[in-house]
Amino acid sequence: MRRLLIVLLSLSLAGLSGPVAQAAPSGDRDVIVQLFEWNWNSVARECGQVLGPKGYGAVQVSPPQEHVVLPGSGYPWWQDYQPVSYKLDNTRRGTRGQFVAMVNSCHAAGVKVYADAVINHMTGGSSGGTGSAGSAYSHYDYPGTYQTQDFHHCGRNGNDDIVNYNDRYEVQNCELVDLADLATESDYVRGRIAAYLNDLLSIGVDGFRIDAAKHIPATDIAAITSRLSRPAYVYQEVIYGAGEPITPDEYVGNGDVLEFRYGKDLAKIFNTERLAYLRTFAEPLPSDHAVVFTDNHDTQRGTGVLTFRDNGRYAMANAFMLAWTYGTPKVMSSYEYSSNDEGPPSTSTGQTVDTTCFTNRWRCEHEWRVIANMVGFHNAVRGTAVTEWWDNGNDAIAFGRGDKGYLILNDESTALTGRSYHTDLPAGTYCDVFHGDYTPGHCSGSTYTVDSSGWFRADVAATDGLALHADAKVS
Ligand code: ARE
Repeated sequence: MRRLLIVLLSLSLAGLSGPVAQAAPSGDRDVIVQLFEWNWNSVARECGQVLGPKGYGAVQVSPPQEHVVLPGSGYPWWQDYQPVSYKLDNTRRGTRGQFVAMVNSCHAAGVKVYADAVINHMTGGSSGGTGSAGSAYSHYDYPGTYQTQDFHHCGRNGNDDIVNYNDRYEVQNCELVDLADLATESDYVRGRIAAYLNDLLSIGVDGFRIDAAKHIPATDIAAITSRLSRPAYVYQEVIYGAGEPITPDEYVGNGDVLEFRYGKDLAKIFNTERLAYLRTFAEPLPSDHAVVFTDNHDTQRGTGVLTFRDNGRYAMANAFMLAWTYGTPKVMSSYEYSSNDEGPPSTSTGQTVDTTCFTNRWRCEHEWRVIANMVGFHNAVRGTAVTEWWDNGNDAIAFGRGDKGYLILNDESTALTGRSYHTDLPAGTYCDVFHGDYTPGHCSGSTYTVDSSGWFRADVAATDGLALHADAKVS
């Protein structure tokens, strides 16, 4: 009993909002990378070869459950967001055995695994078919899992679809783009969803991105997560829509929330304003409940955010995100596409092929030197405040993180030359991780020496930066 009390007390001290939903990832490494559409074997390999060594804390994998298969539409990526059952047996990304092996490999590399949990709905379309693991289904019938009484039939707009996002009832009871909407107020549905999530937890999954959380009342999510078998990190997709009645802050009681305003505001500052405005950069969600990102798989297919197509500027925006104090960063990793629907590199039967970074359409932003090395910066400066801010009133900025790190970003069209910078870093010689990789005692790029009064001199090219931190000190 006493041990139980201690466990419960330490759980509540760890910031748990309910018995089992957990806000803010635990441990020293909190950066998440979204390996969008990667197959299980490739994620397993990446955890050991790159994610662990570079300091990523967790990988967000694409939905692991059985999904629709749409050869007539060219196996679009979004098949995965239409569950047919909660079997993990056979998806475009691999088998249940491969999924289990992936979780084990990632854990061995010190990387947590967060699954994209599609629990708001099942499939769209009226024809039905056979899912990736061989299960037959139609819109409101999933033998052994759900039947018509387990869905909302909202009786609006002729086809039960959501039309008016300003109507809370409609957003949470009608169908998001025709996807059969689960009645999450029902005890049976809650239990079935919890059983799926608990199956993932039994494999070792560490957390969940709750897809389309805005379309599920926050209290229903709480009722589902209260049935989890052990604590799990929960972050919810609640897109802020100006004037909409359902707001992201309604969901912070369940865990963290994806802060969609962040990527748009960051892009606006980089593209049309001044980097000097970043001095007070924050969004309305409390920092310790916000998951922040430059772009994700939906927003990169829209407008108003920075993506891999912005190259150097994209790297700089990610560097800022990883160096700044606001939110838990999530790094995006993409593949190129010629239409928004196009799936990842695949076989002719729609199985995702192994990822080969920088070839065959795989862009692997998370491996770009600046982005990957700034994960190490982020880990090194954890817990420190922003210090020694400097800007030129326009597009050149610099700041420190306590005595642990210092970043310069120059988004001007000309080089920033002849300046010395003042930092709280202890005197010594540091690797510029923007241009070099650090291994103990060695830097593959330029080094900079901070003198005993905290000064160092540096020139920074246009659209470029420089980053020094305590875990990349050469001498
Ligand atoms: C596909 C077809 C549809 C078809 C449907 C069913 O494209 O034409 O009707 O299948 O047959 C993804 C794709 C969809 C795809 C779906 C299912 O993006 O195109 O539909 O998978 O295969 C809202 C939601 C938010 C949601 C976005 C896309 O609030 O939750 O729309 N995002 C998540 C995922 C998506 C995924 C789904 C949900 C569904 O990240 O990748 O869809 O699982 C304002 C509002 C927002 C709203 C936004 C866009 O900003 O404030 O709330 O987001 O507009 O409508």
